[in-house]
Amino acid sequence: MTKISGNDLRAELSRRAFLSYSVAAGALGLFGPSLLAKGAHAAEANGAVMSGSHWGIFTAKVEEGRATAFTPWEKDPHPTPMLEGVLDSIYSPSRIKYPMVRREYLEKGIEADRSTRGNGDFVRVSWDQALDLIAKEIQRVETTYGPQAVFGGSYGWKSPGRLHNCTTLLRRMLNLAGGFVNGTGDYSTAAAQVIMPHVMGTLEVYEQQTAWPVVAENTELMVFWAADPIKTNQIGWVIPEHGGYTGLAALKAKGTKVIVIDPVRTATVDYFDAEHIQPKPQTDVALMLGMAHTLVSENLHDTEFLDNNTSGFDKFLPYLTGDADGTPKSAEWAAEICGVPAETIKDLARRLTGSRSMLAAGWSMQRMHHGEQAHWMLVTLASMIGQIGLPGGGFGLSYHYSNGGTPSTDGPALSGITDGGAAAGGPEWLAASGAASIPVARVVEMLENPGVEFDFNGTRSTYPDIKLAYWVGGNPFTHHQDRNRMLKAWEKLDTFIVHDFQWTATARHADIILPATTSYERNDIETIGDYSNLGILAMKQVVAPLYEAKNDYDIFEALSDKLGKKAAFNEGKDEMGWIQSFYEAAAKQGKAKGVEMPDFETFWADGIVEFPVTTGASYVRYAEFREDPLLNPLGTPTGLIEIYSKNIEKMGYDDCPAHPTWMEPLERLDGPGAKFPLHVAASHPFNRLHSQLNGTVLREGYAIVGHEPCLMNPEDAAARGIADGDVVRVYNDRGQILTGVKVTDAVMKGVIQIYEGGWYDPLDPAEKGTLDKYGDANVLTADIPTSKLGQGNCGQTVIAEVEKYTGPEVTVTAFTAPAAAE
Ligand code: PGD
Ligand code: PGD
Ligand code: 6MO
Repeated sequence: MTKISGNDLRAELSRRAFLSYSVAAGALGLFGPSLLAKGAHAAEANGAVMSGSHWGIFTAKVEEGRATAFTPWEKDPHPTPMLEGVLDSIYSPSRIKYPMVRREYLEKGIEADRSTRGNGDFVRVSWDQALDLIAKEIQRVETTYGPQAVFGGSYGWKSPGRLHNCTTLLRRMLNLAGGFVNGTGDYSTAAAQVIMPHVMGTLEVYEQQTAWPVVAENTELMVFWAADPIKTNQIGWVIPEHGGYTGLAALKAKGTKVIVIDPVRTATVDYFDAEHIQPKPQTDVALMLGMAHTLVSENLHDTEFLDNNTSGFDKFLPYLTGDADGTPKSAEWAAEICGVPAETIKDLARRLTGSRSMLAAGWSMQRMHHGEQAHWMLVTLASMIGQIGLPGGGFGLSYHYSNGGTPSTDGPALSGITDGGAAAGGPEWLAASGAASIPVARVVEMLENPGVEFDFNGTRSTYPDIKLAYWVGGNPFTHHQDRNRMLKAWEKLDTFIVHDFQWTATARHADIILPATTSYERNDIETIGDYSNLGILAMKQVVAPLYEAKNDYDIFEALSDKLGKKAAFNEGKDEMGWIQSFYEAAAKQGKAKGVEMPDFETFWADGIVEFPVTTGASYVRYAEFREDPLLNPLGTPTGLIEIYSKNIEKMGYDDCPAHPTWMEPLERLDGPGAKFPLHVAASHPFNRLHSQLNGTVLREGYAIVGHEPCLMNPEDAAARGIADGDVVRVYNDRGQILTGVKVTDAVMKGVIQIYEGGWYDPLDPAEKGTLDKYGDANVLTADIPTSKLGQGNCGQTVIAEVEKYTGPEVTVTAFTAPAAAE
C-alpha cells in the first residue's frame, strides 16, 4: 500500500547506491584484523562506551551512570563541535520526562477545544493510561473512518539506528492496526527527486558522486553552486565518517580554483578563499540561462556531447535564443534578473568550458517556487559544457550532503526493521477514498482540503479526510512552512499524538505526548557513511533511560499488544535479537561479495567493523554512459539526458513546462510587485541539525540577546537605524518573529539570513499571527508547492521587512518544559 516515504527513500537509496555501484570486490576479500578498530563494552556505571549519531562516532565517558563527555572517534577527519550539544541533549532542560495529556483532551476527548493546543496546560498520566487512550483512539478512527483517516506520514530526522527507527516503527504498528496515509518524498529534495528521473533516469540527489580522489586529481574548476559543504557535511543520515572533509582538504591542498555561487559568504567561501559570486536569491535559473546563451552565442557548447548523449536540445534552443518567445536569454537579460554583471556571467561560461569543471550544486535552489527548473537547467548547462562522465567533470548533486563522493567500500548493505508492508492498500483501499500517500510537504493543504483532487508527477489523487495524526522523529512545527496557516489547519485533527525526547513546538501542540529515549539510552546498529558504507557501528547504550522515557520500539510493541498484534510486531525478537539478525544478514551478504566479517559476538565486543575500499576510489559517475550511450542507456524514455521531456509535456502543467524555463516565483527580492524589500535566506543551521540541539548549551554560543540570529547587511541595517545586537521584528503578511541582529557584509544587500529550525515560541498561543518570541523562520515562509510536478516545499520562497523591536520585553519560554511537566 504505502508508497515509499522520504525517510525510507533516503535509506533505501543509500543502500541501493552500494548495491548498484559496481564493485569488483572479488579477489580483494582481504579483511585483516587491522581493519577492526577497538570498541567499548556495554553501558555500565563508570567507563567508556563507543556509539554514534547523526554527528559522527564518539566515545562517551560515563561517570556514576551519567555521560560526562563525548570524544570523537580518533579516525574522524573532521569531528563536529556540535558533539557537545549532542551530549547535552540527554540532560537539557527541554527533556520530556513523563507521558502527558492535554488537560482539555483528557477531560473532553475529541470534543476538546482545538484552538487551545499549544497553551502548555498538560496533565501527567501513567504509561498505561496514555497507551490505553492511544490504542482506543486508533481503533476508533480505523473502525469509524478507515485507514484513510490516519496520517502516519510522520516526516523527519529521527535518529540513526536500524532497529529504533521510530518513523518505520510507527508505520509498522499502524499497518498492524489497519493502515494509514503515508507521505511521499521529503523536504530536502522533493523537486529534484521528481524531476531528475525524467531528466537523468535516476534520483541523483542520494547517489554516489564521482569520488573525491578523482575530483582532487582532475578537476580544475570546482563550482559550489548554492552549496556549503563545510557546513552541511557535518551531519549524515546514517553515522557520518566525515570523508567529505578529506576530499575538500585534498582540493584545497592541490590549489584547485574554487568558485562559490551564493548570496551569502559561507564557511566554504572562507575555507577555500574562493571566488564569490552573489546572485539575488531565487534567480539561479536566469543566471544559468545567461551562461547557456553565452555558450551558444560564442559557439562554445559541445555539440558532439549534445548530439550523442542528450535529447531535445533542439526544442530548448529556440527558447534560449528567444526565437520562441521574442526574449533572448542573454547574459544581459540574466543580469537584470539576478544582479550579477553580464560580463561576469559570460566570463564564467567561458571558464567552465575552458577547463575541467565540476558543478557541485546544493539543494536550497530547488526548495523554492519552480524549484524543479534549477537542477534541470544545471544539468542542461553541464550537458552544453559537455564534460559529464569525464573524470572530475560534469555535475554533482550530493557533494555537500552526508559526505557524498567519499569512496565507497566493497562492504555489504545493512538491513533494518521494516514497516511490515501492505496490511491495507490496493484498489479497495483507494476506492474507500483517500490517497495512499500524499506528497509529504502538502500536509497542510491535505488538512484544509479533504476530498479535493491534487496533481503529483503525472498522477491525480484525492486528499483524504484525516482525523488522527501521529508524529514521531520529526518536528513539523519547525520544518513546515507558514506556521500560522498550519496552526489553523491543525484544528481539523480530532487527535494529535507525538513521541519525542524534548519539548519541541510539535510536542507542545500534541494532545498526547510520550517521552522517548535518545539513541544514547538504548542499543542499536547502524551503517557508517551514507555513500562510503565505511563499516558498521554497534550503537551501544551509553546510559540508562532518563525519567520515564521509553524506547519507541517498546512503546509501539506495547500499543501493538493492546491491539492484539504483539507477536506480529516483534516477530519473537527482543532488542539484541533484532540487532544480531541485521548484522548476520549483512555478514552473509558480505561473504558472497568476498568480504569476511567477524561473528556477531566479536563485532559487538569490538564495537565496529570497517570494510575495504578497492574500485570505489576511482569511481567516475556516468563514465560508461558517456562512452557508449546505446550500450549503457540512462533510465529515461530516450535513454539519453532529456533536455526536453515528452512525459512532462504530456502532463501539461502550467507551472512545469517541458524544458528548463525561467519562471517568476511567487515572490522574490526586487521581483515584480515585491511587497517587502528583503529576502530571508532560511538556510540550514551551522550549529544544529534543523531544530535538533536548539534546546542545548550550543545555543549560548550563537543566540543574540537570547534570540535566533538574523544576519543583515550594514547598508540595510543603517537604512533602518538598526545596530549589531539589536532585537528586531521580522515580518510579512504571514507572520512576525523576533530575532537578534548581527550586522555583517557576509550577506549581500537585500538579503537577511535566519536559519531554519529555531523553536517556535508563540507569545499568545491562542492568537493566530501572534509574535514568535525566539525566531522560527517558517513563520514567514510561503506554504506553496514547487509545482504540480514535484509538490515540494518552498522554504526559500520568502520576502519580509525588518524593524527595530520597541514592544514590551518578552521572555523566551521555548526551551524549558511546560510548568506541569517538570
Ligand atoms: P528535526 O529538527 O531534525 O527536523 O525537519 P525535521 O522534522 O527532520 O526534527 C527531528 C525531531 O525528531 C526532533 O524533534 C528530535 O528530537 C526527534 N527525534 C530524534 N530522534 C528521535 C527518536 O529516536 N524518537 C523520537 N520519538 N523522536 C526523535 C527537517 C526538514 O526541515 C528538512 S530535512 C528540510 S531539508 C527542510 N529544510 C528547510 C529549509 O531549508 N528552509 C525552511 N524554511 N524550512 C525547511 N524545513 C525542512
Ligand atoms: P542550505 O543551507 O539550505 O543547504 O543542504 P542545502 O544545500 O539545501 O543551502 C545551501 C546554501 O545555499 C546556503 O549557503 C545558502 O546561502 C545558499 N542559497 C540559498 N538560497 C540560494 C539561492 O537562491 N541561490 C544560490 N545560489 N544560493 C542560495 C541541506 C542538507 O544539509 C539537508 S536537506 C539536510 S536535511 C541536512 N541539514 C543540515 C543542518 O540542518 N545543519 C547542518 N549543519 N548540516 C546539515 N546538512 C544537511
Ligand atoms: Mo533535508
